[in-house]
Amino acid sequence: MNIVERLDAIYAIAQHRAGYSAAEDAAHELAARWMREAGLGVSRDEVGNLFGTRGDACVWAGSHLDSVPTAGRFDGALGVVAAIEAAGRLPDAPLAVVAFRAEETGPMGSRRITSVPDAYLELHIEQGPVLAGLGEPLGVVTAIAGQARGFRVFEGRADHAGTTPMDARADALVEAAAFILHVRDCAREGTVATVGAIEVEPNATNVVPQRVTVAVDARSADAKLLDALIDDIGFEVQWKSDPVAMGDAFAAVLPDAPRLMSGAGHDAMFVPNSSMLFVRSLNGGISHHPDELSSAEDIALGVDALTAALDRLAR
Ligand code: HGY
Ligand code: MN
Ligand code: MN
Repeated sequence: MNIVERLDAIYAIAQHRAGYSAAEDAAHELAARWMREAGLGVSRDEVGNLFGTRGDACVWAGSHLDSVPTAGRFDGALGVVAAIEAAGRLPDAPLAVVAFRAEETGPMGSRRITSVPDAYLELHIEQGPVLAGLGEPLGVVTAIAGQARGFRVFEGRADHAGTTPMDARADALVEAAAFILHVRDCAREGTVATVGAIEVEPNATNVVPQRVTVAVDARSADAKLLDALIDDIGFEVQWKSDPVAMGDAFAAVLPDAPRLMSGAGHDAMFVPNSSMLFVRSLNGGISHHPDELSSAEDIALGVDALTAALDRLAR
């Protein structure tokens, strides 16, 4: 199977492969089979991260196999199948291919990595329009934006939607609606802020909402701007990662490729000695959407660069 066929096989399991779901398990099983076919020894750590290892591996390459509900074929999976392909091209190199668990829910698997490899290389679809705008197939990632995720809860009082006078209501959803607009208005130059999920209780058409939980995702490439954004919005932070500078493992094999920051988070935020390589996104850079796309030609160039970087480091 070639890389595109492998991506199709993973996507055929399920579009939405939630962290630690049966669908993610199935994707890990498929990747484990391909790792064995590439001559790698398969193992899992205590949180279910999947490793395909050869020799005394101090250099890792990989990404994640979980996906968001509206996922395309490439986010995460491209990095894992590219790493397996690269490992197959370097039959004598000591290295490890890794598929981290549950990256989308706030990197659960990579956050638990305790060992420190010499280098971790992650190839990922750009998920944005920059490389296409430059007419470039590949880009070297300089840093990953900081991000904070958390919640704000609004308490109201359940009441009858037909009999309760409007001025006598404690409607949690009306308060939450104002907060959602506030989140949008807090984002300024150099920051983004999103409410992507909301939970309404009791979530019944004819009951005034008694409680609403609003999920917040706030990001910036600048640590100070991120802290100011969190303060401006006002929410309970569940987890936060400051901006993380990336290493130069790809710079050596791609001296002329553009350098760019990643607004998306990645497992590389949490793995020591990380370097990242982006493959151009087409379709305007759309991602977390079925129209997410990289071309087979650009992917082939990305795998060549990943193989060259691994070859340099793993010897
Ligand atoms: O949310 C992100 O940036 C990534 O897709 N997990
Ligand atoms: Mn990803
Ligand atoms: Mn993603």
